[in-house]
Amino acid sequence: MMKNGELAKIFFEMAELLAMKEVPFKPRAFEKAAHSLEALGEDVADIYKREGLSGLKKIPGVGAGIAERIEEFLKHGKIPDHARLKKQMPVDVSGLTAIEGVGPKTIRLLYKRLKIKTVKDLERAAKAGKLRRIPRMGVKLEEKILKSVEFQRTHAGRMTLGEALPISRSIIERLKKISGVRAVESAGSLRRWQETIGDLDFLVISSEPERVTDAFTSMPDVAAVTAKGETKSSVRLRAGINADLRVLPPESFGAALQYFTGSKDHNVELRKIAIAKGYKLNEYGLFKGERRIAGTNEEEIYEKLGLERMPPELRTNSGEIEAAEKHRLPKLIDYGDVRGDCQTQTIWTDGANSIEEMAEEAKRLGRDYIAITDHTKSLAMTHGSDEAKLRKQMAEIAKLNKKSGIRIFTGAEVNIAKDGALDISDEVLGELDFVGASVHSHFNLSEKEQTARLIRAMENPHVDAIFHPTTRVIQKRDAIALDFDEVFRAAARTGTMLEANAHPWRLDLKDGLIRRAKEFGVKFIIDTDAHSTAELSYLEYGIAQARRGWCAKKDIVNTLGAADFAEVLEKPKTKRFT
Ligand code: DGT
Ligand code: CA
Ligand code: CA
Ligand code: ZN
Repeated sequence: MMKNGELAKIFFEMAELLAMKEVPFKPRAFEKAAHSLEALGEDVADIYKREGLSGLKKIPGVGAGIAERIEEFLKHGKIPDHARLKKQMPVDVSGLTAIEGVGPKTIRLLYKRLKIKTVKDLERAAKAGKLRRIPRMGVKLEEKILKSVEFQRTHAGRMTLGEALPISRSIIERLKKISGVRAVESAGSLRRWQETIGDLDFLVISSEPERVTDAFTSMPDVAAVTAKGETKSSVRLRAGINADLRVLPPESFGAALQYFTGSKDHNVELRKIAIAKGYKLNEYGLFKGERRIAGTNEEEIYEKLGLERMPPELRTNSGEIEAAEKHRLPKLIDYGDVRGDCQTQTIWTDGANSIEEMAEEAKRLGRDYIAITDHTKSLAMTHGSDEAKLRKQMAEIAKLNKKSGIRIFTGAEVNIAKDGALDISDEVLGELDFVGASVHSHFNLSEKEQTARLIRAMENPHVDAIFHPTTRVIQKRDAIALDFDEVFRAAARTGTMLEANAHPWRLDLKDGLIRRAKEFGVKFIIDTDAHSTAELSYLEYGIAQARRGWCAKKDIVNTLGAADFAEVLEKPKTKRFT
């Protein structure tokens, strides 16, 4: 099974461990490589088999040193300097850094002073008021840590969709190769593209269930087999998630797919409709008395219940059944509908690839255009651009546009200050094709202040879009406090697009907020926020959120081709979408 996720985790950990020792530059290098491995579609082991060490070096953000460590890992299952670092600092790095306000320096200090190794140790020390006695820490940090520990607890035991989907895809590939297997589907929350996944659910059609069950339970990445019957089995994967498998005959596959796709609440409503019509609905089929009247495919089940068929992303029991009864479901944006990527970062700031490499890869992925939106100067740690650097970059892009087969838009991800001001002059903003503005600091302002801050940024006539509007990071950081209706009203009034950020760590705006914003007439863009060529493939996660938010193609502005998109950008903001 794919080694990418496992390696990414090790490199993220090495980045933190090196940062704790205050080693310069190296942490960023490991972090970049980790990000790009996470996003890589192909298994590093396959790349290595085919092209050896030089193939590894072609992975964005992977230089000679990191390539050698990957080789080490593929050959021996571990990386010696990772083991050495862990020995020097035997702490739960990923657990502790997930706590807000706890960075590498804090972890080192906490370990040295209080022997804190785990989140549990940290919680105990915070509750006992021991942290405030350490220089520069204080009561406020203690409170912040306890709040964050609680937040983590409520999210425990689930994996992000971004981690789970590649695992699911590689298992599907494996199951498809077993002889006698006629179809394989991933059901459950993953098929609904929910942002976090409790466990994986696989359904297989085969007349030889034993063969499939044996193969599934003996996959190399299975840590433990928790159940094994003839047609039903469950395993715990080493990646830290459980997976269920059911092997079915073709005549009940549709019924099982419907049932195990859920959601549970959606199923409960469906069953009520079945009962009202005098039927019985379960995972084996739709029955009238003893006779099965549907079950081979999902569509016929919805049809026989008098419902319009609906994509899995809508099945959350939040109005989709009522809409389906009236045949009024929205025609959702498709996964192939987005034509350009409007948020990408390059080596000009904190990305791993050049403008040219990003453009080439976007072109290879079939995009018509890409906007280069490097960070701006107040994000000093990213070497953010000032006005002069932006002008230099515009000139460079003008040159590239003459030869590349994809339209490159100039742009920036402008930083929004505490009071809503921007850190680049209006004059230079006016020269850029596409300006996104976003919040990267002061996450704890009151709802009133935060709302006013965002609205002030949207009032700027040059700000085309707000990037990752709530700044939440899935399972790590909550959304900033906002009066969402006020924000959405202002976005519609000013003609400011809101981003559906596709990065699987963010998914911001998320489904429910997208749906709400749409009611105010807000228009959206879906971007990857890629910091390397590998991450340009993340678009599908954002499209899924938009689908879960009931969006049609017309709601998403970057479904337009390059010329039409450019034309939109040329109009004054308030005239764009009226
Ligand atoms: P997860 O795994 O927590 O991310 O969420 P799901 O939706 O994948 O839930 P899971 O794995 O427990 O079950 C898969 C599907 O099976 C679920 O979406 C709907 C169906 N299901 C499970 N339990 C029930 C139930 O008690 N009643 C009904 N009607 N359906 C159920
Ligand atoms: Ca599940
Ligand atoms: Ca399950
Ligand atoms: Zn960045």
